[in-house]
Amino acid sequence: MAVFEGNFHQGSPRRFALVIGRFNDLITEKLLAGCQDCLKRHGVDINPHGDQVDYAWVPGSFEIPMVARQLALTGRYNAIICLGAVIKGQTPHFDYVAAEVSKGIAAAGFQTGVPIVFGVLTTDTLQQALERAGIKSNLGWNYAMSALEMSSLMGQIQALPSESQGSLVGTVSPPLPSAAVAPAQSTSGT
Ligand code: INI
Repeated sequence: MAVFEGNFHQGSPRRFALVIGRFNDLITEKLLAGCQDCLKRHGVDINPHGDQVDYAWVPGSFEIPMVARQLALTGRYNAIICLGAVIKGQTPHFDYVAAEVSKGIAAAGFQTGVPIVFGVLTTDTLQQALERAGIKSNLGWNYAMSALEMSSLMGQIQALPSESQGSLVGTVSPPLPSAAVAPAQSTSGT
């Protein structure tokens, strides 16, 4: 039998996508900086014009899951990191946005088999968010570590002989791009 454990160094260059919410960008830009710092110091080329990291900006956390899922379905990425900040004090939107983004990111990971890191802060106050985005620590760094670890771990598991993979859809690698590009079925004439 075996023990599977992700590592943090790249045997071969891996590709990552970062999905970042513009809402509360005072926070999300700091999370992004922490995330980039960690990736860079682990040998990842973070240049948006390079081969390893793509960036997608979305209006707010609510939109993150849709874009993360679509990126995962391309089969291009070893892991996707979602960065957002949902702050309770600001609006009653909080509960809806926080619930949808967390469920949506989990669903996108299950559906595609691509590790999708939940890097969305949900805090009561702006002060708490700032503390997690650089004042005390920067969780952006931790989210990047999770992406490095999970991309390694999933790579090991996906490399197993197929008899060990069972028939679980979520373990298929790469994810089926046809699901992303299949045109909507026409109902005319039926
Ligand atoms: N988006 C966030 O990322 N954080 C929030 O705190 C937030 N609040 O509180 O409203 C928020 N709302 C915007 C939402 O994510 C969507 O972009 C918007 O509803 C359009 O769909």
